[in-house]
Amino acid sequence: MPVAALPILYTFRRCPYAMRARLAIAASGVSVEHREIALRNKPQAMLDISPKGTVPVLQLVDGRVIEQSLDIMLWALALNDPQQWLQGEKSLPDAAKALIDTNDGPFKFWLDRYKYADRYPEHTAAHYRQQAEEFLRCLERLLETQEYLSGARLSIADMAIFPFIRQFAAVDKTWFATSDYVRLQRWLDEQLISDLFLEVMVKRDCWVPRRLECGE
Ligand SMILES: N[C@@H](CCC(=O)N[C@@H](CS)C(=O)NCC(=O)O)C(=O)O
Repeated sequence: MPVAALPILYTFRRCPYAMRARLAIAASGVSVEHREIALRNKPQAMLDISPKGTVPVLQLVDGRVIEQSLDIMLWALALNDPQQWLQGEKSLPDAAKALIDTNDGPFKFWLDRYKYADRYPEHTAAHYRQQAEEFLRCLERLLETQEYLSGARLSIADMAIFPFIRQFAAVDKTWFATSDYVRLQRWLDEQLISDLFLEVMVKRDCWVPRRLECGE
């Protein structure tokens, strides 16, 4: 019996952008074919559809390609958003967009320098961490008055951002765990032990393109 074609997601387990895409896909319940890749050896099939060479990339059944993690989230949630991550909207709410832009822009910039401080010897890791902390303070302030980043309910802002805070926390676990960001710690921990996160972090073998043999 022929197998029905599914959208294809090129992904890398530990990439926070790919995590947010996988989270939204899992939450929506939409089926996709997961193709785990190695960043050092990207498959030609992925580069053919998306020469920029970053994950995640989603190839739809009609051939369209979605090349940005946030757009993949929005695609999945537009199909089905049972947990109302978009708060009943069809597009990204402005406040969520502003937070995600800061995450993907300045915060990610300083996070990379903090994580790979040995590659940026102009300053110390502590200096880079201090720069990144501006965003942590902003999130902590939000969580002082509400349960989640967009209010009383989990939303796309939480799910798009927490994989990056996870990465920040992992650079120096003791520092983060003993920092003053107590609400942020709790908020992060809740996601890290969630069934959804465990589901999207399941280990998969690297995808190996199937060679067409003569006669197939
Ligand atoms: N703006 C992109 C960024 C994706 C991105 O930078 N992904 C990283 C992995 S976390 C990547 O693929 N880097 C390419 C490489 O390391 O070769 C998105 O939101 O999808």
